Amino acid sequence: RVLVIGAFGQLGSELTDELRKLYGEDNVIASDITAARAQAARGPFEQLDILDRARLGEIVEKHKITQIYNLAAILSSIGESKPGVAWNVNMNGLVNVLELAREKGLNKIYWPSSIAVFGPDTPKVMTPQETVMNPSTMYGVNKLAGEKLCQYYFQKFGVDVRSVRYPGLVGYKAMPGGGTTDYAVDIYFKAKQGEEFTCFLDKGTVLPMMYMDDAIRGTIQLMESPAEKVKIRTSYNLAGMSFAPEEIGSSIQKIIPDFKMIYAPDHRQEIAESWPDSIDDQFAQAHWGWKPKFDLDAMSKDILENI
Ligand code: VAH
Repeated sequence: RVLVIGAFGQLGSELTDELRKLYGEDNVIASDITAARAQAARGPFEQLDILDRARLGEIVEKHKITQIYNLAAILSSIGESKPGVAWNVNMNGLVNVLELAREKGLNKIYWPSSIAVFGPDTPKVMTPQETVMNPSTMYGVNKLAGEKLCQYYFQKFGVDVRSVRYPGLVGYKAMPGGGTTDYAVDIYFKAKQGEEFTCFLDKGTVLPMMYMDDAIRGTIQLMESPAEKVKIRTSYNLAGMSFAPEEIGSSIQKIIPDFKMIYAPDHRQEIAESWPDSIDDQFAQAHWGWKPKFDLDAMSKDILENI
């Protein structure tokens, strides 16, 4: 059985649905710190604060969990406003899951890293898998440290933990929470409502991005690959597309011609400028066959047709 921690998040919501299609609804237990939306969540649900290791152990025992997707995180923007909480949730939450996997011999663990592990002095174009990594956000520090922790538990205890460095994820089924790339989700809803969009990043701020459908498919593809193909045990670079805010605006205007946007950069501009423009994901392609399907116009078409 699979446990998804953080199942109500932007990624967790869609991943839980996809895993339930794959393994059957009763075999995927959703958990989140808030029970508020448990009623809305179909299928088995457990309220869980990832910092409560005893409760985590109880849930694993009760449901005979063999795999955990740990998606509980404090993202980049919120992490800068409360760095202590970000460290606690992002690091101690991961340690709880890895320790439990070691003690109970769980089959597989999934933990998401991010392009946030790269910093201002990382090469920005086609950022390599191995390179200078001096993240300038607490979230990026957590993701870099988390990658080393995963590699340690794999090498030292044989815990089969797998990970990808997500770019900004753009989906429409669940809203993002506290990220720096969230503008790329909000813009579609404003455009659809016929409203002008105020972008919190400036023109020309190119970032690596990915449509949620590709991210979910790639995650499951990695988790379903034979262990021997997963040669990188920190976290795989994963690339979809790269664009600046004005490019997503133009893509929307092909469908909604009178859509307008203005730019009002805020504190997230500095975070975005510390991250790469594009990512080299040759090892994900070579080791386990990764290949994105959506480009910007295909993503815009799919989202604007569905919201
Ligand atoms: C964030 N959406 O903005 C996340 C992601 C690359 C960005 O890690 O914090």
